[in-house]
Amino acid sequence: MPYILHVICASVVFYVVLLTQIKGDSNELSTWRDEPVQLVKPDIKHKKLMVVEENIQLLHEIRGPVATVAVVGKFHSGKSFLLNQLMRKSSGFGFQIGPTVKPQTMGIWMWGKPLEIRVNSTIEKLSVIFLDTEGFAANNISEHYDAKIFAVATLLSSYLIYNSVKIIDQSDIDYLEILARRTQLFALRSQLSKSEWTNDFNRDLLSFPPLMWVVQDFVQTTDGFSPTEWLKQLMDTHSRENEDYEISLLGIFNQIDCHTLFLPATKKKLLIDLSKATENDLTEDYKMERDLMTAQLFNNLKPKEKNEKPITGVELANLLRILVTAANEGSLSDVPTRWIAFTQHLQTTATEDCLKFYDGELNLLHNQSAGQPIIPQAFKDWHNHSSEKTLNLLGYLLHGLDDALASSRNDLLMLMNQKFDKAFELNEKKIKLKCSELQAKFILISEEKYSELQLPIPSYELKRAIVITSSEVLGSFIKEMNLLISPEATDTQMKNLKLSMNNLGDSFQLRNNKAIEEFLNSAANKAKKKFEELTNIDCDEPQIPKSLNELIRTSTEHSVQLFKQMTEKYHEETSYSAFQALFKESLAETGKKIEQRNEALVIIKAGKRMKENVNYMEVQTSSEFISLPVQNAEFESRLKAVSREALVKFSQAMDDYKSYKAVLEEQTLKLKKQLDGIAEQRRKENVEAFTKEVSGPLKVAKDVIKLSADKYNTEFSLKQYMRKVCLLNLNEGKASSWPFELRIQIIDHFFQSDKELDEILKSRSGLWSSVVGFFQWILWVVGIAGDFK
Ligand SMILES: Nc1nc2c(ncn2[C@@H]2O[C@H](COP(=O)(O)OP(=O)(O)OP(=O)(O)O)[C@@H](O)[C@H]2O)c(=O)[nH]1
Ligand SMILES: *[C@@H]1O[C@H](CO)[C@@H](O)[C@H](O)[C@H]1NC(C)=O
Ligand SMILES: *[C@@H]1O[C@H](CO)[C@@H](O)[C@H](O)[C@H]1NC(C)=O
Ligand SMILES: *[C@@H]1O[C@H](CO)[C@@H](O)[C@H](O)[C@H]1NC(C)=O
Ligand SMILES: *[C@@H]1O[C@H](CO)[C@@H](O)[C@H](O)[C@H]1NC(C)=O
Ligand SMILES: [Mg+2]
Repeated sequence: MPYILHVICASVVFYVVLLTQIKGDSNELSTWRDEPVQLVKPDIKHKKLMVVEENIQLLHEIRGPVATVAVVGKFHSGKSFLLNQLMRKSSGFGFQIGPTVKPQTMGIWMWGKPLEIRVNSTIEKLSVIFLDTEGFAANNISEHYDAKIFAVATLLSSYLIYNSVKIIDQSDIDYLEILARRTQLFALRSQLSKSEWTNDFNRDLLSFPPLMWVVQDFVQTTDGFSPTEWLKQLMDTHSRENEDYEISLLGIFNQIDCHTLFLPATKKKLLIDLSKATENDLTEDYKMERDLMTAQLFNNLKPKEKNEKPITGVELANLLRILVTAANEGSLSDVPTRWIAFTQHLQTTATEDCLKFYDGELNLLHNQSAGQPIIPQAFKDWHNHSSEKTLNLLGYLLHGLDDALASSRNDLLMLMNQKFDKAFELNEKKIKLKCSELQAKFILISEEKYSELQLPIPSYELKRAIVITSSEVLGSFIKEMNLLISPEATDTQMKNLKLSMNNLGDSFQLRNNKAIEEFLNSAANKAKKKFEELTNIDCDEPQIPKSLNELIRTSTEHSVQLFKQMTEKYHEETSYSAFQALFKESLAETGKKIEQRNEALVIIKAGKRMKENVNYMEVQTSSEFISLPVQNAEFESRLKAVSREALVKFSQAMDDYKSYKAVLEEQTLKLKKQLDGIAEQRRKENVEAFTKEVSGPLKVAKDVIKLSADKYNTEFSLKQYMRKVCLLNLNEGKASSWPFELRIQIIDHFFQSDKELDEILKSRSGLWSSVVGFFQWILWVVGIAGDFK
């Protein structure tokens, strides 16, 4: 029989294992206690678990990899005894074996000194911890409490032994299944509740240890099947409350074995208290089957692992603490115990929990990004990765429940996608905000940069600065943006930024142009001041035009040069030539003003010279030099000579200012007029002098006129008459040799200067007299008339 062969082989292997056990090793610390110690105890109400901290410290002492073997099962089913047998403790040692029907073992216990074995010579020694647990289904003890014990023991162990008595029945399988499912859920939830674990999702904790189902007191046959085959058949054929689910413990535990053990003893006295039984008291069948089982257990024993590395004693202690806390937190308490309700509940809570997990990941991402937008592609990748991770989690959770898994998967995926879409949309908004923030920021940076420039600067320099700054800013912007937004969106954003940058650049160029103009203005003013300084002649004497022109010319040159030097940096500016022209024009204007002032001075000077020469003429023609009367011809030539002399003197005096031709001509004309006036005056005086010479004859003529004046009724006729009388009187004596013209002049002068005659003439004036006189004059002119009355 192959089964028998198998048994024999296993026995051999087992003894090999025993031989390699290490005794008296360095691990042999005084702190080890060769007795059971309690790790976990129930609280007073027997609802919660409490860690016995001082005993847990023992775990810290374990060096190297550690494996844990836990025995669970209904209360009073011989768990403690079985453990003793596994550890090869003879009776009297080991766990308290209860002789009564009351539960003996409370909470979770361990043997105070690990068993050290070397399974493979290649592997370093393995410390094995044995855990005894409180039995299930004791009176008054709630199922939730049982579940806690089971969950903690299962997740802590690297090999789980389920202990049952006599037979495997359906309720045993169902019970274990529910416990296992709850534990699975618990494992997940306790991990989810530990925020520090979310980052480092620990699948080892979710993976269940191999299960060994032990049936004690087994006295039946298994119909030629091995016990494991028999158990698996039972599992496959058992009827379900809900046929929709193909649920099996095989889906939860990755390895299941079954071992049956014959009655350990046959005597009633021993059976009641097996602690009294020695190795020799035990039945041969029992011992054979027990050894076979132990061998298989030790051969398959693997250290408890986390992240594919054996955990240390400290880590095991920590794990125990965490599991106990999580179990007390209620992760188990709200799980229903009925199968249908359980699977439904499992589905909802699994989905909820997974969604929470996804949420946690999302929060973590948001926290890491610290309010900054996330790169869309990275965000999508993250979503893909995180949802895959979350779906994996769901897979663990609903392992074996394929239909539930399929529908929950879809729900979860949809929910996650919804969450992601919302977050993604928000992220897009953040990106937009970031865009405008960055734009504003870069504009500000550029403005600050431009503001640092000391205006004015040459336009090309400013342009260069603008080009450099713009390209820097646009470069940085692209760098920051092109991961966040699509190339097309980047283009639009770039266009906007460019526009803003251009506007900014333009406004600074405008500012600079203004500053340049101001600078040019002030330079022009300075240069003009210099010009004014150079041309400032504080003197009332007019300047000689030639030298004045020269002064203006050199000053202009100097001033223009100065302007050029001062504005050297700005010769390329477009406004420069206009400014230069304006400046030159203004210089020319000032020059003109200077010339005008000089002209005015020339006029003043001419006035002075004029006076001098008028005076000269007056003196030269006064009675001092000419005694009147003088014969006309001589007198006239004298007057002419003096007048010419005065004019020549004036012209000589003003010779330097010949170029003021108009001014001089005008002044000369004026002078001439004055000189002519003087000459006229002198002529009058001459006539007067002559008149005086002939006052006698004229007096006679006057008397004659007075006598017969009444006969003439018009002024014209009277005057004709008066002239005749006077001429008659002057035809004799001194005056007879004088020219006729002179005599006429003397007569006219006499008429004007004599009051009486003047009055007589005036009395003949009047409209009528004038009209008649006019006709008399006409007739006289044509030579018809003789005397007019
Ligand atoms: N017939 C039979 N009796 C057993 C076997 N193992 C233990 N017993 C007896 O069953 C009783 C309970 O044994 P324990 O080992 O204390 O059982 P337990 O499951 O640890 O009990 P609790 O700790 O109280 O849950 C004792 O009186 C044992 O003598 C067995 O294999 N066959
Ligand atoms: C023990 O060693 C053998 C080969 O030497 C190997 O095949 C086997 O897997 C090892 N067992 C364990 C438990 O590592
Ligand atoms: C267990 O139940 C009995 C009655 O069935 C009761 O008297 C006893 O106090 C209960 N024990 C606990 C620990 O609740
Ligand atoms: C984000 O992380 C910091 C530490 O990095 C932490 O102080 C803060 O509470 C976290 N915020 C959120 C919302 O998780
Ligand atoms: C993640 O991406 C891969 C490859 O693109 C795809 O096959 C898979 O369905 C994605 N997963 C999710 C959850 O979207
Ligand atoms: Mg016990």
